[in-house]
Amino acid sequence: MARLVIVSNRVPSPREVTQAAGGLTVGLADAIRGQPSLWFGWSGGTDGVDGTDPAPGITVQDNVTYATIPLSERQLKGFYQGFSNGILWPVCHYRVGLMNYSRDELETYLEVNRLYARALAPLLQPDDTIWVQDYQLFPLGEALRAEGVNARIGFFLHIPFPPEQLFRAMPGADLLLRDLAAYDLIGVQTEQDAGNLRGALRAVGVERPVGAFPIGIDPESFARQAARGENTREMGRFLDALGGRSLILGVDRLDYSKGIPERFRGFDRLLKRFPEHRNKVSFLQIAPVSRGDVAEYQALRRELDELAGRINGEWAEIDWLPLRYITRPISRKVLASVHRHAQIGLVTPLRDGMNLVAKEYVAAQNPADPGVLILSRFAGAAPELGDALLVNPLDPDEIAEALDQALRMGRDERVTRWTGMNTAIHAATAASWAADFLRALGETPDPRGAVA
Ligand code: GDG
Repeated sequence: MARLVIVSNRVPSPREVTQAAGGLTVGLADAIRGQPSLWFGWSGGTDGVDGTDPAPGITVQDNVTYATIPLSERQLKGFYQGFSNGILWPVCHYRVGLMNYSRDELETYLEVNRLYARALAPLLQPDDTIWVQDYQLFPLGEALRAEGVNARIGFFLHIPFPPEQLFRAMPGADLLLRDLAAYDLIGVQTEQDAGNLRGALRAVGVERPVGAFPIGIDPESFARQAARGENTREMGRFLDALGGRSLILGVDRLDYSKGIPERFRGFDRLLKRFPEHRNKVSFLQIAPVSRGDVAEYQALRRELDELAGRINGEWAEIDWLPLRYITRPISRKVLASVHRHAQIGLVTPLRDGMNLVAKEYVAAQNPADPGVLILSRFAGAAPELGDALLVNPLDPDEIAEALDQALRMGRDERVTRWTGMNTAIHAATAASWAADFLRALGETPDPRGAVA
């Protein structure tokens, strides 16, 4: 039977695959469940040695082989913290000004992609279909072709693809675009990303199929979790602390693409302009720290610490804390039921590939009395979730007005809007995302030429 080979920088443990929680793992776990598979990527270790090709560590569980290799400290720094997260991430999120370009890091990025290709190629079988995930691995397809791999190779980009001029402001951009020619199919999240990428490929003379495959969640399982967590002791304590006030909820990795300071400013404007909500609402922001070793992320954390302190200092009363701000991760079960209890899901990225939190908020609602989603129009999820209150997060007054509208919204309108969004999250799930991409990849012309 033909195998599916998934390549992603981080490889989940077999346990994570069986209990898949996040959208990406859910979708891919579903895809590999049906067939023998190989999952390849970084081991998480930095015991690699420069100039030496490490032998992959192999684990087999059920019908999945997990193969991983370590990197050296230098490789990880240049490839991952450096080029992937310090250069490509800001550029793809339209933030060229935050890019810290260094040629050295570009070279290490290309070097690690070639290292992955050399380690993976000997593990491949002729009938394999290969699916490469995300921005850390743009050049992997080309590096695999250089190793003589002629199987079908697909690529999916989880983050936005910016307009051509913006992407090509990044040194090395044309090189990465030309490398994309090695893929048989390139998937992105939205039609807008697809249009941008086609424009950029055209500019460097590459013609390749590009399609939009919006990723989703497993809505049933998230809804079940949300209902189940309701009666836990932790939720009981939380509801006591809320004291019957309306809950506004934000959940994001602590990342500058997520618009968290903008959201805090919007909440601040709400309390200033609409005094009737003072002491009647409570805003909970869960923002587990991520990429704490990149300077821009440290600066963001300082900014949020200051903003949160100022907002609470200005508005709190002895019996009311307006803003709760947590930088540790919360368990998935508690998270799901907190979503269910929130009258408002506040999701305000400045740019986001998709944003699964918005979809999780919808899935977690009580259908008889659902809350309101306020969503940035710059999230990849916005075209699907048009029944949310869509805002431009750069305008704090717009956020404040949407919050006021949501807090006053009657049940009928909430049910109508939620029903539309709930239909959308069931129409494109994590499982259908993977299945649709793989079907389209299978329909591309066989790169080995026509075999009768
Ligand atoms: C990238 C793209 C795209 C968050 N805090 C906690 C927690 N989470 C979970 C959420 C959600 C996931 O993390 C975040 O997913 P997002 O899609 O919102 O964002 P990224 O991490 O930036 O993901 C994005 C995605 O890839 C998939 O293609 O949608 O645009 O940037 O599932 O619930 N989970 C737990 N505790 C937390 O504190 N347990």
